[in-house]
Amino acid sequence: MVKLVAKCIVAGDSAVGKSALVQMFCNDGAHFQKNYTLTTGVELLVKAVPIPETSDTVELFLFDSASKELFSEMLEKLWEQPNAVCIVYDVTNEQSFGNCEKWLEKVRAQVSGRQIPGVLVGNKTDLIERRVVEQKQAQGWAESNGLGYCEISVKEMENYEAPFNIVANSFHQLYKEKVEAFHALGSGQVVTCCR
Ligand SMILES: Nc1nc2c(ncn2[C@@H]2O[C@H](COP(=O)(O)OP(=O)(O)O)[C@@H](O)[C@H]2O)c(=O)[nH]1
Ligand SMILES: [Mg+2]
Repeated sequence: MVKLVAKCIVAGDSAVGKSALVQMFCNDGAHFQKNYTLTTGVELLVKAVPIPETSDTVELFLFDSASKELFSEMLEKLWEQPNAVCIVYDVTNEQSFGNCEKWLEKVRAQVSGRQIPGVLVGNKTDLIERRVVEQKQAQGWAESNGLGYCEISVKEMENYEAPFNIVANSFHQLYKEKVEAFHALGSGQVVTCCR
């Protein structure tokens, strides 16, 4: 049994539903905030995600921040050394999808351009008639950037657990690969030498 801890940044334009998603996920669907309240700073929510077919868990430290604070020094600091990312856009807002590139760049800058496990999330699928971003387009972008993809409606409580399950599973997968690589090193010819 392994217990992993991962710092996961929740990024995306303002009003796409980041706080609603994080709150609902962490409160097991307990509430959906109907009124719009702009997050003033950064909220940290923690939740352990069990990994299927193992007895392992990944404890996610979710950093939910208000986008308007993005360029503040404080936020830069809070975003340091992330282990995973969740980028949210609104399927009824083309610009919020277009900006995902910028959000991903910001996150990657924190890990010196390395790949980071993560997911792209299209929210507000309940607003069927107002939808402007096609699934194919968004999924294609996510895949070409090494991200998982899912569509959700926090309002309808649809699929709201999927984003963080995807994040936890890819983080766990990465951990397993690292352990295997480490073992491969140990069984090879690598000898550590101490005087
Ligand atoms: N129709 C609809 N509205 C949503 C959904 N998720 C969030 N909202 C609304 O979108 C607005 C912004 O949500 P919020 O979580 O504050 O967005 P944030 O700025 O990204 O944290 C709020 O009025 C929410 O009630 C959804 O799935 N469907
Ligand atoms: Mg918010």
